[in-house]
Amino acid sequence: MKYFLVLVILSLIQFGCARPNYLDSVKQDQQQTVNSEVYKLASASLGLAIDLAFDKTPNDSDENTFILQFHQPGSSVAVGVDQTIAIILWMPSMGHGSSPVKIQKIADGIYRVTKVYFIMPGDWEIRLQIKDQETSNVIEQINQKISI
Ligand SMILES: [Cu+2]
Repeated sequence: MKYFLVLVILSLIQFGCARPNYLDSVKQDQQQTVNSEVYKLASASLGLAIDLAFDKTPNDSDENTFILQFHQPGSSVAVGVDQTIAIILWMPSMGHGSSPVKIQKIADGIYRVTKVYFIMPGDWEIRLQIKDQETSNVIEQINQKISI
C-alpha cells in the first residue's frame, strides 16, 4: 500500500512538472492576442464602421498584416460592400509611401491585407480608399494615423 502511494505521488509530481510548459505556451498565445492592435474606422459614404485589426503589434522591421472588417455600427456582423477597397501607406512628414500592399477578400465585408511594410519608424497614415467599382473613382478616403 505504501509503495502504491509513493507511485501515485511520483506520477502526480511528474504530471505537475509537465504542466507549466503547456501553460506557458497558452499564456504566450493570450499575450499575442492582447498585443494585437485594433483601430476603429468609420465610412461616412457607406454608413458603416470598419475594424482594422493587426495580427501583431505593427513594426518597421518586417511584414505586417491586418484584417479589415466592415460592419454596421453597434454590430459585429460583417457587411459586404460593392465598392473596391484600396490601401495606401503614407508618411506625411516626409511625403513618401511604401510598396503596394496586397488585399484579399476572404468573405463578404472581410479583407486580409498583407505585405504591409512601414519602411521606417515615425508617424504613418494608413489611407483606406473606397472606390466606385466601375469607374475606379475614389468615393471616400479614410486616413488612419499610426505611430511606428
Ligand atoms: Cu519617411
